Amino acid sequence: MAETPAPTAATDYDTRTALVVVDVQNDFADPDGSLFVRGGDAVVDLVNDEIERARAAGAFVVYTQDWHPPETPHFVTDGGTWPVHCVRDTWGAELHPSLTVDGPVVRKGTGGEDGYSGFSMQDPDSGEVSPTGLDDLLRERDIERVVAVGLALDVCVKATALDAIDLGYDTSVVVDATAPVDLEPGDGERAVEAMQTAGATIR
Ligand code: VGL
Repeated sequence: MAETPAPTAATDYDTRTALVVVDVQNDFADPDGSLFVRGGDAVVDLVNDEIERARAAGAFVVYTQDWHPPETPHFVTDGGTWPVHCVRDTWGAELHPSLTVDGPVVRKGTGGEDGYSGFSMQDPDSGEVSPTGLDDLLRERDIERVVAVGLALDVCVKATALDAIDLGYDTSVVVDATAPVDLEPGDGERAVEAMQTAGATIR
């Protein structure tokens, strides 16, 4: 039987790898944000380190941004799950000011959809799934591997990683550069298990 190589501490980047920086936005990463993820502020520096490593190796860096209309069934105020967050053109929707932005930004949830994954959005009424354009950006660059970091581990990072696996990318998640919402205690750990079971490498 072939031996499984020991995981390396740092993620290996190259020109066929994309670092997908998920939703590092004020509403998630700033303690004053409306859906602040505990530890989200501490994650920004670790994400920046990852961006630096990726850029140094010539990897593609791309960002996702939750970008909702003021009213959407995604929000608790309109019958959904979440407090109002990342409303387009507001402070909460802006990328965190300390984040190194060095690549394109893909917006999701723009038409009132649930936009958990960076790759796809789902109409909350019809269930219809539509692409965000991220997959096209990666295909144009012949990307084969995806590394996911950002917020939140158990919501948008998880959805992004699972979609990346489904789309055929060799997918890994740098867990230290993420933080969970933990709507239910243990959601973060369960997300890691789910991503691992689906085939993601957890760093
Ligand atoms: C997210 C909850 C609701 C996230 C987005 O970016 O993880 N979480 N919408």
